[in-house]
Parts: sequence; C-alpha cells; structure tokens
Amino acid sequence: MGKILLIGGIGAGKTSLKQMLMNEEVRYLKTQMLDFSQIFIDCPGEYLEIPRFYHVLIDTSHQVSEIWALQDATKQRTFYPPKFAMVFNKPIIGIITKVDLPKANVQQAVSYLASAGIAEPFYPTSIMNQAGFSLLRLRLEALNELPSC
Ligand SMILES: Nc1nc2c(ncn2[C@@H]2O[C@H](COP(=O)(O)OP(=O)(O)O)[C@@H](O)[C@H]2O)c(=O)[nH]1
Ligand SMILES: [Mg+2]
Repeated sequence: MGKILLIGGIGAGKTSLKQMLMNEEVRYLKTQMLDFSQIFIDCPGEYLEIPRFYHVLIDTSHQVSEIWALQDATKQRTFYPPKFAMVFNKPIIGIITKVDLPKANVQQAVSYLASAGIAEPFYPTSIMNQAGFSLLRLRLEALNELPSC
C-alpha cells in the first residue's frame, strides 16, 4: 500500500479529511485490512507555514507514494510558495477544503494551488457532505495496488 503525505496550513482540514475517509470506509478498512493511520502521514500545519521546517516535509515525502496538498477555500492567503510542488519528487494533488462555507472562494483556491505548481484536476471537498470524497476514495484504492515504499 502506498502512503500519502497530507500537507496544508494550520486548520486547513488535514485531520478532518483523514477522519472522513476513515469513518466512511469502515467496510473498506475491514475487507482490505488497511490501517488509515498508517496510510496517511498527517504533519502539523507549522511544517508548511514556517519555512525552516520545509525540510521535514521534504524528508517525509520520501516515505510516501503521493502528496495531498490542502488549500482552505476560506483563507485569503496561501502558505504555498510559487512552484513549491517542484521540491517534491513525488506526485502531488491539490485538495480544496471547506467549500461549504459562505466565505469559501474556490476560484481563488484554484489559483493558489496552480501557482504552487500543482496540476489540475483539483478536488473540492467539504466535511459537511460526502460528494468530494468519492474521487479521493478512488485514488486510495488505486494506491492500494502499489507496493509500499
Ligand atoms: N465547515 C467546514 N469546516 C471544516 C472542514 N474541514 C475542516 N473543518 C474545520 O476546520 C477546523 C480545522 O480542521 P482540522 O482538520 O483540525 O485542520 P488541520 O489543522 O489541517 O488538521 C476544524 O474545526 C474542522 O471542523 C469543511 O470541509 N467544512
Ligand atoms: Mg491536524
């Protein structure tokens, strides 16, 4: 099973996203004997917000198959420096969180992720409904086909 590194600022929704996928995939968990706490590496938001910790994210990325980069749609700023995705030698996907909230600005989140060097498609999500998580579950299933690294 490939692992996933979750990155994003403090409060971006990393732990919530992991919890959503865990809670909704109980059957998947049982039948595949997957331990989601071993699939996701959930780093503190400080590692992205404070540049002198970037090296921790980069070192940790060597243990995973893929990086999931979260952007909070309600934030008027981003913590991703331009082309940040290029420092990782792993595939990186962009996830836009909190799209349910009235002040969410999905278009702005799209432009933040794009300037971080992350390619579309992006994945809009909200813990208030299941819709956005179905595509992420498909990715999890695809990663399940990979050997651990
Ligand atoms: N409305 C709404 N709140 C969210 C969503 N995702 C996370 N939150 C809230 O945002 C806060 C921070 O989320 P958390 O998962 O702890 O962020 P982390 O610091 O990246 O792990 C919590 O109060 C969550 O309930 C979402 O999709 N919609
Ligand atoms: Mg957290």
